[in-house]
Amino acid sequence: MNKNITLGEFIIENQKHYESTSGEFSRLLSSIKLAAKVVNHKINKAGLVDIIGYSGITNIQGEDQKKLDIYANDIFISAITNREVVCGIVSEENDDFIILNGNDNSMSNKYVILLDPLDGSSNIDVNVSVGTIFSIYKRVSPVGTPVKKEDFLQKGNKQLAAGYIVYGTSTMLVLTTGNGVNGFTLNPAIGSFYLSHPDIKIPSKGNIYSVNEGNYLQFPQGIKDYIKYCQEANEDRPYTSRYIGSMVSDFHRNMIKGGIYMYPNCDINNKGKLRLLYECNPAAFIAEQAGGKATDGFQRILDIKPSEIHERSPFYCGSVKMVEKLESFILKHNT
Ligand code: AHM
Ligand code: MG
Repeated sequence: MNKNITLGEFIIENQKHYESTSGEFSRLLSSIKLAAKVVNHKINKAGLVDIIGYSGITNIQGEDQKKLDIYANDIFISAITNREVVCGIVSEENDDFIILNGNDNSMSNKYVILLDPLDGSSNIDVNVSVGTIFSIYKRVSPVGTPVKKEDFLQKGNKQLAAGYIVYGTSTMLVLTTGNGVNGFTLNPAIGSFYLSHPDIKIPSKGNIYSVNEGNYLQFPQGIKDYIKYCQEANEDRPYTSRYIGSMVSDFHRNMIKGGIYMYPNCDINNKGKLRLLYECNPAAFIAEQAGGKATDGFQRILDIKPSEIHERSPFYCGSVKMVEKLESFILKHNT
């Protein structure tokens, strides 16, 4: 694969692999690319302009929204809405799904997008990397009618595309359209994403485990035992613990180096913290496309039938051998 190509060129080159040849899907990817660049520009100025800190608003999930949460949400929603490329949007920052039926074009669009516009936003004020993560589906309700809740409540295995942007030491957009995973790095001088990580594969085994160990005492016993296994000195262990607290960034590191990311259910979050539709599902699709694995401890993330747009799920994801080992510990306590 030619590494000098831009994301825009890659989208055009690969258009023939996308389900639709109308260009709608390509325009949707292109609107995400534009929003990512605008958000990146703003994040890079955090500290210089008044965008750090809380907005004073709480979202439906009881979380205090940061100013940049709201900014990133507005940018992604307007970039996607202005290009009239989807019929509906779910965002972590909006209570309900957004119906785009302002004109006939939106209702005749085939796709829906679900996203967390700024993941790990508690890291913004301290200059630590954050991300965006998204998932794209074909609607199940008839084209030409207003989008419905069931268009969003599809199993993850129906995703057409998923991706994330990590705003880190460099800004990267990582994308799958169900045909492998490719990573593009933003050249800020030119303002274009270039293919820098073609055909990403997660190493089948790594030596990094990522979990918020502050919650350790509340974890299910199988997870506690697995963490102790990671810490034991034996063969290639102890593993290294790395936790940024921004799932996109932790997941990205593990994609490149090999590792496991865990957000278990615990006493305070009995279904875990991460949202199934726009955090777990896209990460799971990308992980599987890169040769990795994702589970809620009992079943494949992509096979879970969602019932609510903001529902949460325990999430274990990364190198296939590490996830399988974790599953064996969970099974011991549930037979
Ligand atoms: P957010 O989407 O509101 O930023 O919350 C999700 C984030 C994940 O990125 C991260 O892995 C997790 O919350 C960190 O939570 P905790 O502080 O409980 O470890
Ligand atoms: Mg998030």
